Amino acid sequence: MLLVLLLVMLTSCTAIPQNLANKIFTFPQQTNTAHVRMTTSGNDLKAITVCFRSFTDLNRDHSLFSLATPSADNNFLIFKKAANGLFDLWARGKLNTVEGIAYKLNTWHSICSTWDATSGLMQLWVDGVPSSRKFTSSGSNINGPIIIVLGQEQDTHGGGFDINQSFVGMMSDVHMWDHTLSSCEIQNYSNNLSFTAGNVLNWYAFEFQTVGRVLIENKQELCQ
Ligand SMILES: *[C@@H]1O[C@H](CO)[C@@H](O)[C@H](O)[C@H]1NC(C)=O
Ligand SMILES: *[C@@H]1O[C@H](CO)[C@@H](O)[C@H](O)[C@H]1NC(C)=O
Ligand SMILES: *[C@@H]1O[C@H](CO)[C@@H](O)[C@H](O)[C@H]1NC(C)=O
Ligand SMILES: [Ca+2]
Repeated sequence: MLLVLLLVMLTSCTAIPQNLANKIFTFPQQTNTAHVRMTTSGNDLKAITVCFRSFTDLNRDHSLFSLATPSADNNFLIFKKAANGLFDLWARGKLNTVEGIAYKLNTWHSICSTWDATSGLMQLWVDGVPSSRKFTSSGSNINGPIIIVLGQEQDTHGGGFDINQSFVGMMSDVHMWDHTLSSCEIQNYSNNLSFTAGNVLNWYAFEFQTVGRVLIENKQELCQ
């Protein structure tokens, strides 16, 4: 009996890939717990591209994409600062500040970021518009068991959340690749044209767990 219960519990915890086409995650309130959590099969990345769409009215600091390993909680982090147009990008625990980004509240934005260990350069793309390519960290890969969190910012591997850095709003179309995408591919993603789905995270076969109040809803389409 106990064994059966245990098996049921284990099964319900196992992430089964879901096709989230035309779905969104809704993070409806500020907490230090609610989040979406993903792990990856590969744990040694010499380059990264992450793309997603998000919508928020937050005018305080908040995390958009938090990737941690046991050795570095900010191993790859996209963080929106309170100030208008200001983003913090982190790779391998090193900070890179991006200023002057055209970014409106209460609007869907397509956000992508790339980094590679060879050049160490990091770049942000918002709605297909690139930021200045800046040196962040080179030489070593993002290495170790990876935990990715949406909705909260990790200060430890899988935890250490701060309510004042939580995300409130909607997110969709999350993809991650183990290489840098070309500018053309990023623009295609941003314009909803054809692109190759992520090979690390794929919105059309998304393995994840939700913790706390995070809803999976249909995209709200505009009437013609
Ligand atoms: C979050 O911010 C509020 C308002 O500034 C502050 O009162 C509170 O102490 C902060 N909470 C934490 C956990 O930092
Ligand atoms: C971008 O989209 C266009 C139109 O769908 C397609 O022809 C082109 O191959 C795409 N480019 C890339 C790099 O995916
Ligand atoms: C984006 O493309 C997908 C797949 O081609 C389609 O289902 C969706 O309706 C498009 N969204 C918008 C906003 O055009
Ligand atoms: Ca952190």
